[in-house]
Amino acid sequence: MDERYFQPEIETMGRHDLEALQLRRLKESIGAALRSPFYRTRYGGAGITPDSIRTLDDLRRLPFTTKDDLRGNYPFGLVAVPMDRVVRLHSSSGTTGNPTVICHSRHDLDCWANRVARCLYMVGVRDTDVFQNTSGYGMFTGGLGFQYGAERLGALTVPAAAGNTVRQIKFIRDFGTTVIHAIPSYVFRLYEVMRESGISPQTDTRLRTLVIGAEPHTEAQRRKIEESLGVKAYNSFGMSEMSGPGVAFECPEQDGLHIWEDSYIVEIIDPQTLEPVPDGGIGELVLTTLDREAMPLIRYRTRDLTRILPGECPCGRTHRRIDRIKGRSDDMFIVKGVNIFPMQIEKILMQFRELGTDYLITVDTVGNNDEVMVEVELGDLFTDDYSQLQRLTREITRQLKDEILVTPKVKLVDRGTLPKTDGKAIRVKDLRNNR
Ligand code: DLL
Repeated sequence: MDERYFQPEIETMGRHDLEALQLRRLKESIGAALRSPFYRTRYGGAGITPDSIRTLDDLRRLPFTTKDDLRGNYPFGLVAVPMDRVVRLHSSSGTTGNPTVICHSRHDLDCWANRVARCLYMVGVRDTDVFQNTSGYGMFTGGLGFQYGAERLGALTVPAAAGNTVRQIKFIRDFGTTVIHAIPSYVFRLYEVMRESGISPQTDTRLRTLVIGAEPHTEAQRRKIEESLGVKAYNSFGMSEMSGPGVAFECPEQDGLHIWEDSYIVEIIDPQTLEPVPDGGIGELVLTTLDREAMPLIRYRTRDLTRILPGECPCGRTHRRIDRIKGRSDDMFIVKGVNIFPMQIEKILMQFRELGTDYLITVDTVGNNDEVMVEVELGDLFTDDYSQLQRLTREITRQLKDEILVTPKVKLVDRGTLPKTDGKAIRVKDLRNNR
């Protein structure tokens, strides 16, 4: 068995040594960043050099990098190596304006694949496994990111790509798939089609492990996935700007995601004041890359809201854990002075067995008032009994009001009718700005 992907000398490294490694790599990253036109301009005038960073705290003096910086310097303004060293780019699907582009050298792709292999190894994936990837294989990093990581580990990889659920299930059965990577909302679709076809995931497949990520989901959703498929499901976090999947991943304890601190420096800031949030408090995740050469990013504002979990993980890994993503700072909306996060609404919806997993929150001005509408898809236990549906709608409305302090309009809709991009559900539409 190939043990290279468990690296105790790094994964269980003492904090003191880990921070010394981070400081060394941070200086290298700043040195590399200065070779890009963007950071040369931004840092040059301010006298920022690798030597001006003496401690990890010095990082806090540097300005943040944002998605707008990436868009404004599209496509190659942040590239820090000669273009002949760039071997691949990934680009995000922006809805307006320039997309964001991330460039990778061979070294960067190598580090990325090792990180994903490390994550998979941590949850028990081995070279004897059959790993089926249901992510799209294009610009979306869930495709190639997991492909190279699982291959590196030596698993038999099945690049099934997105869609065609009947074919996915045939592959699962014919190839003896033991591990699936999928976005959480797709897992429910997979299960539904299995049930409709009379296939039991427990007895008719060899499925054992699921890797779920790329979109927010609740603990309740994870439990539902584990129970219905009879598997363990591990939360996987990443983003294109930080290469893709493999940034943070749950260990077998399933209590928070270890964020790989030999590759990233983690900060949690208050998105309004931009000041650090004390350990344990929720705020915006800010990341600095430590081993990327083609396009290092320093203090990148991810917009994702989470917190550092206090305490040590019983698994023995010393890299700190982040909590599951609570939402995005730019997804938060304010209605009648109340801050509302989609995850608060999701938490309530997930408690109803009659509901599926997809919902859409629309905020609009009606007359002089802001109104919140929550459309939610019906799930397995669908009923067409009108009075039952009415009772259900009333109960959902009541519970949502208790949670968000605003009375929403709730609409139950048919399965598969709500919009999606790249397979990921759209959660919030704020029409108030479009007027
Ligand atoms: O979603 C990379 C990825 C692929 C991660 C496959 C995990 C698995 P982007 O398309 O750039 O990259 O989207 C990144 O998705 O900033 C989060 O808002 C959200 N996200 C990613 N993972 C999780 C997760 C990929 N586990 C954005 N939980 C991020 C909640 C997640 N949100």
